[in-house]
Amino acid sequence: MTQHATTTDARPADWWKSAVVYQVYPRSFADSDGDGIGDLRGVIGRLDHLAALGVDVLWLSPIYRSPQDDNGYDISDYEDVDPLFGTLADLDELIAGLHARGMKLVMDLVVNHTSDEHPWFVESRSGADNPKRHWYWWRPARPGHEPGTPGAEPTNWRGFFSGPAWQYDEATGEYYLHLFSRKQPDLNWENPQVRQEVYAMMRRWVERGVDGFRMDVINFISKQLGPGGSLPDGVVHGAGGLGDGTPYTINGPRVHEFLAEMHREVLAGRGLITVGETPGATVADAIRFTDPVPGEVDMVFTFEHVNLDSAPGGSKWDLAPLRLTDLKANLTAWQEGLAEVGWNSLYWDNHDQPRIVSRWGDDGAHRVTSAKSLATVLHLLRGTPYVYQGEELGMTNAHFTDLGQYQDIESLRWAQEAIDHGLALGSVLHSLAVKSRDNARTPVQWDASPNAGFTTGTPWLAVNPNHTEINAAAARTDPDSVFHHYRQLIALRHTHDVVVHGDYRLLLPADERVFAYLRTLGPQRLLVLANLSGDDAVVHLGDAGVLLDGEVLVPTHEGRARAGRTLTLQPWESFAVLA
Ligand code: TEU
Repeated sequence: MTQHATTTDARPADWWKSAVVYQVYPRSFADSDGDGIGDLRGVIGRLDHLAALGVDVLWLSPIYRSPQDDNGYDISDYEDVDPLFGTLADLDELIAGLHARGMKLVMDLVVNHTSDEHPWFVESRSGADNPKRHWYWWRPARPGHEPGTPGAEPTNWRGFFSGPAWQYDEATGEYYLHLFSRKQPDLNWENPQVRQEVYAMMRRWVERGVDGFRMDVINFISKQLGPGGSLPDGVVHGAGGLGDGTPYTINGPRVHEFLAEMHREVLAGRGLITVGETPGATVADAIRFTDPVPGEVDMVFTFEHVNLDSAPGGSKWDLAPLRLTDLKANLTAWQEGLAEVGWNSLYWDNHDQPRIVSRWGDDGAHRVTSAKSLATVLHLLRGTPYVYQGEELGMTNAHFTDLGQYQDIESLRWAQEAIDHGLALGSVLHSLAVKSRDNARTPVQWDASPNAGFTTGTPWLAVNPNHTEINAAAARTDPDSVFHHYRQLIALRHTHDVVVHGDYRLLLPADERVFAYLRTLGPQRLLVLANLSGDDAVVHLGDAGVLLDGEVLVPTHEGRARAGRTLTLQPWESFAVLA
């Protein structure tokens, strides 16, 4: 087998199909120096936890130099580590520590935008004639409007963090585009110099030993330009007068061209793993992104399933109950849609999403079984599973009750806007408690000691008081813990080809309580049955019922009420059967 500069093992090129990825959000993972903020040495100190879980890859959220306006997703130097997190030497040690344990490192790649403190942007904003001016999106005020006054923005687009997506810059009297915070100006990917700089930077990381990239909002890099480079207004929904720019900023006309170019220039033939974060991508888009010919990325993160508990047409803050039949239909559409071409990524949680056990499980009386059953349903699908730090412990939402407890820029900016528009504080707090990104960002609960073993200082975001019960030390010693359930699910992927490659068929599509499916690979069959409700569920399996005589795996409960092909599942009960 050909050996590439960056791989020393003999795994096949698509090794990531049988891999499980673990995401570390470094700020909240483990603090080695007592400043209350997690760091690289904290990660190095906990690698045995990842090895015990059995994951193959660590995806590290951004550790680059950053003013930390969006916790590192605003990067001012792509090639250095922020002193908050450590040094390049620490990162090298992390890479070595992972490789020594047979694990790989995926870096976050945030190249839709930089920080406004990145030298490229500092130059760009220094004058309209600066050679880097066209590395970003600069536009004059709307004709007939006084620059810098309300409504004078070049388009009416709303930014993802509330307010307009344009910032007025007095130095030159023009505006720059920022789809996220005003400290995250969008790079202009139309400019070939920008693309070449990004590819060169990525190659340097590969040479340093990183094994892949998670690409932040990578389907936002191409914008839909009108005649003469114009950018059109979006449709206005609701109060505030701002419009929806996403038809012009998501999945733009050149996105596949740019990603195929990046693949050719940086990624092809190196045995890496790549995953694109793609809000708004459909199954059809995902097929194109992940088709190995010509090759763009190995897989993408869909947002469709995590949008199912928002009201249609509203924002993530407009809460709606999840219908299990919608979730099953959606995950099934992705399983079936990417069955022939492309590949799925599988996730419940990440640093932007609330905790799954609080969201679609029951973080009270059924915390352990509901966390396990949700994990079973996800991990036995076809695709590459992603585990977000603490998910393997069944960590819950923060349950904050006061605005002052939140730190997240998206949450705080939306709350302010909502209050300004007259939404009652109680409603604002309720939406935040359900959906805020800070739910995922409370420190990892390592043990029952004060501050959960996360830090000896004052944590940047409050530790959840439930750490006295929910923590890694307790979970590691309890054979019935959520941790050991995840460990077993990960091991199943490594031992059974049917988990990796088997065909998928949904059973009982209309059942509002039970998620059941069948995986098939040649003679191997795997039946997955999960009651995702707090009620008993009677299941008539029909022909698939014969499989119940096979080997039971990852059961949440002992014993089983069964009569032939019919059985009764207890609240949140799940198991798989290999036949
Ligand atoms: O998130 C992209 C994105 O769409 C966000 O709007 C996110 O999904 C949203 O907050 C959920 O409501 C990525 C990163 O994952 C996120 O942490 C960054 O803030 C964002 O890009 C900008 O880099």
